[in-house]
Amino acid sequence: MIMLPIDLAAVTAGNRKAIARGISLLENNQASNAMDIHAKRVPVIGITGPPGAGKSTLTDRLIGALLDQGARVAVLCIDPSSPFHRGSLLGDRIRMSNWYQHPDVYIRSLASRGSVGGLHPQIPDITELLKMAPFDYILIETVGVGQNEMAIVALADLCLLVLVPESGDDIQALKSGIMEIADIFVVNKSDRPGSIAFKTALEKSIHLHPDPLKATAPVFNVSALQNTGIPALVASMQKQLQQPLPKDPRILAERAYAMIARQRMQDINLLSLTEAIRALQLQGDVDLQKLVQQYLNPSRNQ
Ligand SMILES: Nc1nc2c(ncn2[C@@H]2O[C@H](COP(=O)(O)OP(=O)(O)O)[C@@H](O)[C@H]2O)c(=O)[nH]1
Ligand SMILES: [Mg+2]
Repeated sequence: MIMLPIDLAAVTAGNRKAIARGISLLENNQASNAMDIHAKRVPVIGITGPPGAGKSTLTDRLIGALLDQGARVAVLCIDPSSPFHRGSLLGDRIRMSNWYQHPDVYIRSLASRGSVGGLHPQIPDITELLKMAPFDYILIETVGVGQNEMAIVALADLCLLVLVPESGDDIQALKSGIMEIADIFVVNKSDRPGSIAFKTALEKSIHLHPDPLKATAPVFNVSALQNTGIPALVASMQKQLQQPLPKDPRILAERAYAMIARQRMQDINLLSLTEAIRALQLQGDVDLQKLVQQYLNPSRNQ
């Protein structure tokens, strides 16, 4: 496998080609200098929720609102479907077509292939790379199904959970698990009937939360389609980013775990392991225990 360096100086300068190429190298485990990515602090906003809730449409509106403030915005769209099923990626591309050519916006779709935790395993590195570039916000859209949520809270400074008025039956389910991750609840498609009642029911359920930190998460009615309710949502996002509420220790533990994993696993990936095993096979001696020990104790390598 050919390892190639990311042009980090060009990424820092905001060169879009360098950013795109850097992400591709990270995505394919081909970056020889992933360890040299040292990011500055840039707020990362996770946008999660069930398929079809309007996450992409909302993301499009958030980009618009942030651009209006003069901000530069990077967006990662993570699609959990198979990389061979391009439909939804194409859909996101079409829905966000407003901004694909905008000089202050960078949008990249990634398939979340081959990951155990639900997110593409290189997403933390890719996010760090984007933090080197001159963006003021990084938005990450992921479909909220099972494990994805924990992976996204580990990365994001702020998490939006996007629901629709029809999610009424899900409130019960929300209590177990997904509610923990939301800093802000967004009731999208509020152009539809029942949206106010749903917000009220959701708030009631949030206020009952035993953890006082979670019992105050705000709920916003918006219509991404009609572009209503967005300014209040953005104001709340920015307020929370500036004065973050104390976070659930379990969420901070997820984040610390991801940071440690990123450091520890930096030179280890399936492609390089495959290469190493191929070389051992050519020598006719595949001793996995020995190989693993070499990775765990690099000093023992001869
Ligand atoms: N009525 C209505 N439809 C919406 C709204 N936001 C998104 N949609 C529609 O819902 C569908 C799914 O939207 P999309 O943004 O792709 O959802 P995602 O899968 O969560 O990213 C699309 O047909 C959108 O046009 C909204 O506020 N109101
Ligand atoms: Mg989408």
